[in-house]
Amino acid sequence: TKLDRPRIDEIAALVEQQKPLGEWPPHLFAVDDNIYKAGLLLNGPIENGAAIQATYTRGINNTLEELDRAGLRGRGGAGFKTAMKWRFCAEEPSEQHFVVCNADEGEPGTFKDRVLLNSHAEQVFEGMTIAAAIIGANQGFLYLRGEYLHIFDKLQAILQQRRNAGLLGANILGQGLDFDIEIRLGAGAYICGEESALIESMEGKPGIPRNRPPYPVTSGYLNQPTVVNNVETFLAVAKIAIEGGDWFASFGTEKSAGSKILSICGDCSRPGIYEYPFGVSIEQILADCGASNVLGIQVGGPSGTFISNQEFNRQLAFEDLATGGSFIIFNNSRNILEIVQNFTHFFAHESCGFCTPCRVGTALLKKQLDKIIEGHGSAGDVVELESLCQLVKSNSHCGLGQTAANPILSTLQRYPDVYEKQLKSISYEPGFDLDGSLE
Ligand code: L3W
Ligand code: SF4
Repeated sequence: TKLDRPRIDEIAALVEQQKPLGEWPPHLFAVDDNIYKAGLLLNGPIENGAAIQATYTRGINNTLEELDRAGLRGRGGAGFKTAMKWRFCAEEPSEQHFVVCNADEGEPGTFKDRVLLNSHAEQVFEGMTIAAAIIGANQGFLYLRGEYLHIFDKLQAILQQRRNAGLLGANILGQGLDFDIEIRLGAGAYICGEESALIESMEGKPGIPRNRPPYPVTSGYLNQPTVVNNVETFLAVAKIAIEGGDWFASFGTEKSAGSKILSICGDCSRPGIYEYPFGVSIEQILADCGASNVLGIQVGGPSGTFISNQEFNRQLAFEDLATGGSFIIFNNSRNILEIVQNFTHFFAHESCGFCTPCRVGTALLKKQLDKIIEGHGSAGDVVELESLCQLVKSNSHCGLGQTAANPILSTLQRYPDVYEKQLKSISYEPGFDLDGSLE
């Protein structure tokens, strides 16, 4: 049940080797015709400059309207409306605005952005350029996960080609927009995927999350108005600029327009990158990727939700199961507690240490869970574990601490018997309840 990083790298590398979509082995992207047609964002690269040109032909304000009509929501996990974020930023009075693409893909089980940058970087850069035109930015940054160093040179070369083609630099496509993109490398800290920690890191400081508000749209990089969006969001923007908002909104559900790109891994015979219109059932995804005897799925990475095999009729959508893109499948041979232990250790390791509820709380969660898993826990320890979870969740400074207890809480709720079976058998002393209190 250990999160098998080399295995994930192997899957991602396999996907990356396949260049044009038509030649991809069907199981790595599209299982059948229906899903292939639903490949809204990945159905072939767009022509260089086409999305920028479409933006200027339509007009900057109209393009923002089009993004609004599309109903596009941020693909990093939280789903904030992209048009609203960009409008807030554009309206912020300042001489300097910045665009940041968050490619610090550190969520265990997630590798979609790595593949998107390897095969669709032009489209991502095009989306960033459209953002610059809308918010009035002259400088953009791609914040690339440190472990993705192997695609750094390739991305630099693409940026240079775009400069040579007049798609970056001064007076882009003769439209008066001056904009360039610089790549900044992370250094392996998971917390830098949190937007304000990412900005701190870009400023050369330790990746400690800021207080929000003010949000980055008001005070971001160098305290200037900044939009930070996930790789997939920019990819979608470029496509919407060409195809229009109504086209995008015609896929998905009412509250979750368009499609979602998933990194699917774990116990299935066809792991890889899949794209689905929002609203797809979990059952359908499992059938497509060849998963059987499934115990449960971690949707949205360790900070997301662990769903049991009783919930496969649920759907992928912000109104039901939201995800940044991670979908890890566990079959019946897996031990729930070992999975939770792995995730809990992960958070304790990745806590940035800035605030006490998370720094101390995640260490205590780890210790308490280990005690129970090793067979030394009593019923009272489980009660204490749960209240510790609530404490860490409600008092932590940022999303990491606020979600670090999710693996424990979601499995305690679904599999109380699994925890119970793990408790030490104690001789029951009359007069005392199991938690040690007087009866
Ligand atoms: C202006 C307001 N802007 C919210 C913006 C905010 C942010 C976005 C979402 O991420 C998920 C979770 C983690 N005025 C605003 C506003 N915004 N209110 O909207 O904000 P929020 O606070 O709902 O979520 P969040 O804390 O930013 C929570 C995951 O994101 N996460 C992100 C990792 C992403 C990557 C990646 O993309 N490579 O690593 C980290 O915590 O798991 O699911 O932009 O500014 N009133
Ligand atoms: Fe750092 Fe955790 Fe506090 Fe976030 S919640 S600021 S990761 S210590």
